[in-house]
Amino acid sequence: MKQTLLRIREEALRALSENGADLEALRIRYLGKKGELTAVLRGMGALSAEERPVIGQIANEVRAAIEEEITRRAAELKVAAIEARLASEKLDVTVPGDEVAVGHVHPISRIQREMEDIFIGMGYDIVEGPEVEYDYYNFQALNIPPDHPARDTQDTFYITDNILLRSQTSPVQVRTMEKRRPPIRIISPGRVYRSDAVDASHSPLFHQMEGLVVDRGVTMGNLKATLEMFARKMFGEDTRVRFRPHHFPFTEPSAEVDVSCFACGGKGCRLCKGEGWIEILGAGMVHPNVLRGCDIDPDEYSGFAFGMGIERVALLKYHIDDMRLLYENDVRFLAQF
Ligand code: 2U9
Repeated sequence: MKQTLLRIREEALRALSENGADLEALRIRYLGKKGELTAVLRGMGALSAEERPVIGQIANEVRAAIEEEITRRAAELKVAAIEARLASEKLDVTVPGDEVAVGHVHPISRIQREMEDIFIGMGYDIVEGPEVEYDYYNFQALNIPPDHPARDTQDTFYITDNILLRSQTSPVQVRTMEKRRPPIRIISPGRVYRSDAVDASHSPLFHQMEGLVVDRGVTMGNLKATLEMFARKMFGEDTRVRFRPHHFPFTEPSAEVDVSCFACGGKGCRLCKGEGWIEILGAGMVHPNVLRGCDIDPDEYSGFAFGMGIERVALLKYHIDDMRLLYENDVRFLAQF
């Protein structure tokens, strides 16, 4: 029996050191309930009282030796597995990376966001609306009579007799006045369409930002202060604003608004064509007919409105002399902004 135990020890230790990858299988084979060592121990009942403790001790020593070897081997395999993983997952952090081409915001969108941020800072909401509109919202509700030149099919893209591509974002303001009650303080940026031939300063699709404020006691003074604040934030703190009388059907009184040239400070240069001033906006007090059409009583409420072309501001700020460059999507051009 002693010989059998020593043989089991020898065999188990050899198996563990030679091919001991599946340690659990080996443990079951030698030490498990149906294992070889257990089988020997079961036969101990047949031993004499003197032999039993001697063999018992040897059996315990053999079990301890095999268990110790299994533990040692397990630790060894664990280290080997970690080393193998480290070797296979080795990264060379000095290898140059692949260059990822990252796009960036289009200059028109950048200017639009800059404008939006300024008005958001003054408490305005941004409102958007449909680009395909009813004649009513684009013209009639804005006090533009049926025979007005702006309605000419040469200027406006008509889809049917009373459906068109909006030629300004004003319909958004009309829709807002129908839905909300004053105080209203909104800007409406977006695409507008006019049947213009393409040249350096015209495009059949361009972007506008219009603004509308309606409340009790809104004055032309509020309009001036608002546009002065906007101009200073958009074109620089030294910028001055000038109102020239004008006519729009939807505002009364109306004005065209110039800012002092931000390139020369007003002395006259190429950008302002020697004028010292640059026209940027149209504006005025909302016509009483327009308020009335939206069920807002002009005796109780007044409002101001303004509108500007986003491309025009982008061209001026970035010193671009041809609007077509903004639409050609040549990344060599666009990447400069
Ligand atoms: C409502 C009432 C009035 C919006 C206004 C202008 C003046 C204006 C032009 C600037 C350059 C259009 O892009 S452009 O060609 N816009 O001059 N727009 S007042 O007036 C409104 C709008 C909505 C209900």
